[in-house]
Amino acid sequence: MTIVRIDAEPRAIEIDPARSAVLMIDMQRDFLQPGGFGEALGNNIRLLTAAVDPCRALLAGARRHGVLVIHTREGHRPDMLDAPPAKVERGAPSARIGDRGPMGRILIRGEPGHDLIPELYPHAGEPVIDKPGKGAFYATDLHTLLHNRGIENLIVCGVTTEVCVHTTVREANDRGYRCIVPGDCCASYFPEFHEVGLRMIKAQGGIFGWVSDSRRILAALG
Ligand code: C5J
Repeated sequence: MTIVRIDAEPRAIEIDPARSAVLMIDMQRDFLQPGGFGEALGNNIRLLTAAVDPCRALLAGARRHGVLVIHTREGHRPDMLDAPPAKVERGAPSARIGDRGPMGRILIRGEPGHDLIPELYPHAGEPVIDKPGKGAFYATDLHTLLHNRGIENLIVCGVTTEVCVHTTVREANDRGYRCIVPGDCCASYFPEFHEVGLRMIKAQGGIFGWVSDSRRILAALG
């Protein structure tokens, strides 16, 4: 067992890479690419693409060190029976879940926009979790999969910081996982939400987890 020490806030954390996983949250074309759902809503997608290179570097390091990598995608069945009306009825009236967008039906499984971006595409054998909610544990088998692999620590990356990353970190924290969030591997359409989202995680002695960055995590992995 090789324990590594990651410099982080509010304090450094020691983890066993064999008991750790990188969770790459919703790096989907519809959120990040020109012409996608996010841009159609008037968001500046460049704020999200800033996280792509740090994520790519972190994934490469994690794979080199045998750290489990898991990807998630937010989306729904084509018949939308798993999409609560209370979720669908919100958002811009012209672009709601299931409507036709520039990359197919918005947040519907199997549509081009639902797919992960090529830069961070899963390697063969890496699990991809399809999640109907914002949190990656809700209505998925993620907890079972992590439990069966003996995973205790999660390095949570992806978009957006204050929505799906935050919800997943809170869910994971309540299930007993230590969550480390590399700030440069997450992003939001709202920079202030990103900043405050990270501060909320590490406040009060690390109420939800630890905040670090790709450089410090890669340095710890060696
Ligand atoms: C995610 C969203 N992935 N912002 N979804 O954060 O609706």
